[in-house]
Amino acid sequence: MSSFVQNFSLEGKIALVTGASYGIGFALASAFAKAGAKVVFNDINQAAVDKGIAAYKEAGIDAHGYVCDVTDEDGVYALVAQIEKEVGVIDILVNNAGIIKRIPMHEMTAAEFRQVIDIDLNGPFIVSKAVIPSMIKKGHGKIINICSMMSELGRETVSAYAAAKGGLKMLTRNICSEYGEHNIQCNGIGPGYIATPQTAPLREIQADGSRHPFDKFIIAKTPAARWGTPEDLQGPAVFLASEASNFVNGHVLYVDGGILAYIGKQP
Ligand code: NAP
Ligand code: GCO
Repeated sequence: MSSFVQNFSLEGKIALVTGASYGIGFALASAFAKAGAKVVFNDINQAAVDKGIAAYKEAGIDAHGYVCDVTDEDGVYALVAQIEKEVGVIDILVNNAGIIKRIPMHEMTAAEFRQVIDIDLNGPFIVSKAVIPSMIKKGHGKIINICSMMSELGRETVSAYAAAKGGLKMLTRNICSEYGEHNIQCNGIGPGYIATPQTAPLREIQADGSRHPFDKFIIAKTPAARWGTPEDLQGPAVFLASEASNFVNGHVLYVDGGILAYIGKQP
């Protein structure tokens, strides 16, 4: 492998991807493994972790899986200590775990709003602060926060999610600002609309066999005229996790097929 291409390698690195039993997290962790990293992931219950381990094994990946809720501060610190003991110090963290609640704001309870903020924003804060001390000791680290179109745009029914993802963009910039001097790079990936279980309700085939109106809307809003796949995110994630991006910091890389640049196709 040429020394230039070596810059994109993750050989010898340990990557923790949160909420990565399936979906985007699974795709990113799988790409990291293909790039040479040792992969560690967590999910909120043993059944999900076991399912994830089996899926990684089927893909030829020997992943380490742990049960941990990213909102549980003590649990996260215990997870990081266990990973450091059993696998090694984390070089790459992807804050991927997240939920969405699609409820009109005036109908959303404060508890529902808080739950989304807790998982999508407090979670990345907690996991990042748990891994940063060892990254400082090691002299390098990569933190990648999975942001969203909603880090830039709003839409009906996703107030909590947009507030969380907007906050996550600024947390990304602040980790960059506070820890860049320790050779820690913190960037975001802003996926467009990606076909995963999280967006399945937006792509449901209608009773009359037609496509969901939102599905048609996204196709019209995306220059690529398609939904993204988790695999579309793999190259950008490996880049941000690798030494090739050591001077990229505080940036949110939108992998959206061009949605943010496009007014949308005339109906
Ligand atoms: P997904 O299919 O719903 O998967 C989310 C994962 O996070 C699941 O494994 C889930 O585990 C886990 N999780 C949820 N709450 C958790 C917690 N408290 N602690 C630990 N793990 C938790 O979502 P996705 O589409 O892959 O999205 C992954 C990330 O990308 C999310 O942050 C999402 O906001 C973001 N994103 C998605 C899209 C998209 O179009 N799909 C676009 C932009 C950004 P369980 O299933 O066990 O609950
Ligand atoms: C929604 C979608 C989006 C995507 C993603 C777009 O209901 O609008 O779920 O929020 O999940 O975040 O980038």
